[in-house]
Amino acid sequence: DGMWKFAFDPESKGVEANWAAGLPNPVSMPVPSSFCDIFTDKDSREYCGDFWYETDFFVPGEWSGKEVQIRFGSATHRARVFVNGVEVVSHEGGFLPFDATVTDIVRYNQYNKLAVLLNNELNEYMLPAGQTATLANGKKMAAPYFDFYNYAGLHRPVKLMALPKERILDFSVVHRLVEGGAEVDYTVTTNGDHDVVVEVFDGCTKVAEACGKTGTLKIADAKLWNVHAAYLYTFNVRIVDGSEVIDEYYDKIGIRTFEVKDGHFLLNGKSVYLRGFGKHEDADIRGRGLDLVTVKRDYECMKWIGANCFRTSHYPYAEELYQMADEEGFLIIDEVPAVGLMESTMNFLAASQGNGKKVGFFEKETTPKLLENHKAALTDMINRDKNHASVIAWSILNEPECTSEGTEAYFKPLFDLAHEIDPQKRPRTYAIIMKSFPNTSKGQQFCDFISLNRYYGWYVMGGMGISDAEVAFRREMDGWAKVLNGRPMIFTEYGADTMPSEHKLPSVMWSQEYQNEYLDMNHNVFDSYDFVQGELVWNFADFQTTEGIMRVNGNKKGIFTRQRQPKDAAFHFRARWTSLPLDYKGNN
Ligand code: GCB
Repeated sequence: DGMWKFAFDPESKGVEANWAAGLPNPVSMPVPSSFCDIFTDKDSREYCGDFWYETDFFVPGEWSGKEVQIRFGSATHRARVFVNGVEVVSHEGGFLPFDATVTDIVRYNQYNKLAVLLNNELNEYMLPAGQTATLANGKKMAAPYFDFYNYAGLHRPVKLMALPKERILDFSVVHRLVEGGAEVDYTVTTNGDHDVVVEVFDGCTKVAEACGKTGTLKIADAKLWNVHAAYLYTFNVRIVDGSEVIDEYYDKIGIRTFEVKDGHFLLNGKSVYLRGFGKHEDADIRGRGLDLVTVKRDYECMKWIGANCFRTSHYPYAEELYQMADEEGFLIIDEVPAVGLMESTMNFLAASQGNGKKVGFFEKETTPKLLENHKAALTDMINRDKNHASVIAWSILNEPECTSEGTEAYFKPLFDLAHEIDPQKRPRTYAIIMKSFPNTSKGQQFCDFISLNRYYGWYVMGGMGISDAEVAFRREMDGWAKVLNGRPMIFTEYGADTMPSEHKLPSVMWSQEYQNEYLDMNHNVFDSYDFVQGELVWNFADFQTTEGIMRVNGNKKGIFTRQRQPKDAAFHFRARWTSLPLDYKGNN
C-alpha cells in the first residue's frame, strides 16, 4: 500500500505499448482508495474504461526458496497483473480477493515492477450488472443498473507474501453445543503430506488439541460467542515434521450456532431479533477504498444506536470489517455482488416500478455466462467468509427481476451451491424487490427466511398518502403470512430520503420530521406481525450514487450523514433499539 503511479488508458493500448514496464506520464495515486473523487475534473472522476496502477517492490534475498505471492484484497471490477512485464494473473469481479504466484518471476535482493491493468466497465453478464454507454464525443460512461456510484480502483490492501512451499491452504470450523461445553469439527487443507496439529487457546491457556487434517475439538465449559458479547478463541494450525514446524497459521474463532427454526433466528439456541442496517463501503474522497477510521467510527455509531446486525449490501466488504464484527459481536448477512439483475432503460428505479423496459433478465442469451460468474463470486465469498462467527446468513441476490419464467432455473443452482459449499450450512435469502409479491415472486420458495425491500410511504404513496401506504403494506403482509410456512421474515430495506438541512412543521417528504413519521408507520406494521424477526433500515449513512434527478448528490436515506453524524432519526432508532429486548418476539 502507499502512493502508487496511475494512468488512464482510454484507447486500451497499454498492453501493446508495454506499459507494464513503466507507465508514460503517470500521476500519483494512493492505494487503497477509489481513484474517482480524488480528481477535480469531471472526465477523470467519471472515467470509464482501462486504467493502470504501478509500483516497485523489493524482494529480500532470504525469501528465495519460499513461495512468493501478491494478494489483492480487491480490484474493481477486473484486473490483469504484470510483474517485471510478465502477466501473472487476471481476475474478474471487484469485491473479492485474489492472488498471483510470482516465485519464479521476481528478482531476489532487487526491486521489481508491479503493474495492474484495471477496467471498470459494466455489462449484463458480470456482477454488478449495468451497461457501458458511449457518448457522442467518444467517451465511455458507466450506466449502472444499481443505485450506488461505480467507484473503481485498488480498494483494499495489496500484500506481498512469503510462504513455505508446503503450507496450510485453508481451514474450516463447524460448532456444536453439547452437554458441558462445545465441539468444533474442523478441516484443514494443506498441499503436502506431513502431519497437522490443531490447538485452541483461551488467551494463553490451551483448551483443546487434535491431530490430523480433520477431527473434532472438545472444549469444556466453552464460552460462547454472542451479540455484543463476543468471545474469541485462538485457533492454531501447524504442519509438523517431528519437532520441526513447517507452517503455522493463527485465526480467531467464535463458538456459536445459528439456525432458523419455527419462525425464529436462534443464536446458540436463543431467539434474536435483528436490528440494524443495510450499509455501503462509501466515504468522502476515498469512495469505496478501505479506511479503518471510517470502519471504526461506523461500529461506534452502530453500538451507540443499539444495532446488532447489518447486510453487506450490495457486495462482500473488506475482510477487516468481518474481523471487527467478530470482535464486537455483530451479526452479518453477507451479500454477493448480484445487484442490478433486471433490465431497465433508465436505472433500478424504473425497473422496480414496472415502467422500465422489461425483459426477463434470466432468459437472455447472456444468462448462462451471468450464472457462471455469479457462481464463481458466491463460491469465493463463502470460501473467504465461512469461518466468521459474525456471518449468519448468505444473501444471494439483491432485487433481481424474480417474476419472470427463467427465475427458478437461475436461482436453484445458486441456492444449492451455497448450501453445498458452506460447512456451517447457514440460512440463505435474497432481497425481494417491491412489486414482487407472495403470489408473483418465483424465487421466494428457495429462501430459508424472507427478506423484503419495501418503500411504502416513500416510493409508494408517500407524504399525505402514507395512511393509504400503511393499508397497502398490511394487505401485502397478510399475503406473505400465507406462504411463509414457518420461515421468519425480515426487512432488508425500508427508508426515506432525508436532507439533514431540512426541518418542517408539519412535515414534508425529505424533511427530518417526515423520516421519523415514515419510520413510525413502518415500525407499527412490523410490530404487529410476529413473523417479522428483523429490521435493517436503508441506509446506515448517506452515500454516493450516479447523478440524476432522483438523487441530491447521492442517496440521502442515511440515518447518519455521509460524515457519520446523526440525523434526528438516529435518536429515534436509539430509543427503539435500546429498549427492544434481544429476543423481542422470541420463542422463550
Ligand atoms: C433499493 C436498492 C438500493 C437503493 C434503494 C433506494 O431497493 O436495493 O440499492 O439504494 O432501493 O434508496 O432506492
